[in-house]
Amino acid sequence: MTVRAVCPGSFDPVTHGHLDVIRRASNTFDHVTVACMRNVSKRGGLFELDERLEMLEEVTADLPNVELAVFKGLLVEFARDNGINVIVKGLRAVSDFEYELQMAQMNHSIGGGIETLFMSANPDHSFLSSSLVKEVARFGGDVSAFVPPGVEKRLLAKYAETHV
Ligand code: COD
Repeated sequence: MTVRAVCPGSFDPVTHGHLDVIRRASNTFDHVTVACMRNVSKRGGLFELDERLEMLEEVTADLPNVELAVFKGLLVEFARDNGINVIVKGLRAVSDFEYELQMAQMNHSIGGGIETLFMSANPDHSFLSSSLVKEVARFGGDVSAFVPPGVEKRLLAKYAETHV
C-alpha cells in the first residue's frame, strides 16, 4: 500500500523546524504533500500565499516525493479528496501537545479515522516558530540560523518594504 502523508501548516514563512519535519516525512512515507493553508488568520500574517509557496518550492526542490498544495477549509476534507492516509505534525514542547492532541482526536473523529503521527522536533529547532522568527527579523535581529537563505532574504526585503 502506498502511504501518502500531509504536512499541513501556514508556513508564514517556512523555517528550519518545518523543513526538518518535511524531510523526515519524505524519508518515511511514499509521498508527502506539504499543504499550505490559504487563510492565515493568525495575528502577524506576513507573506502572501504565492510568496509562501515560492519559498516552500525553493526549499523542497531536492525532495522528489514531496509536492506542494494549497488548502482551505477542513484539513481532513483535503486529505480525503487527495487520497492522503496520514497527517504528520511536529511536536516542539508540552505546550504544543494539548492542542495538537485535541486536533488529532477531532480529525480522527471527523476524518473517517485518519491518523495523525507526531514527529518530535529536532532539539536544535524546538524553540523555533514562524511568529518568533518574524518578530526577530522585524526588529533587525539575525535570523540566518533559523530559516534558509532565500527565506531570510525575503524577510529582510519584506520588513524593508513595510518599514515596520
Ligand atoms: N519543529 C518541528 N515542527 C514544527 C516547528 C518546529 N520548530 N514549527 C512548526 N512545526 C510544525 C508543527 O507541527 C505545526 O503544526 C506545523 O509545523 C505547521 O506550523 P505552522 O505554524 O506553519 O502552521 P499552523 O500551526 O498555523 O497550522 C495549523 C493547521 C493549518 C495545520 C491547522 O490550523 C489546520 O489544520 N487548519 C485547517 C482547519 C482544520 O481542519 N482545523 C482542524 C479541525 S480539528
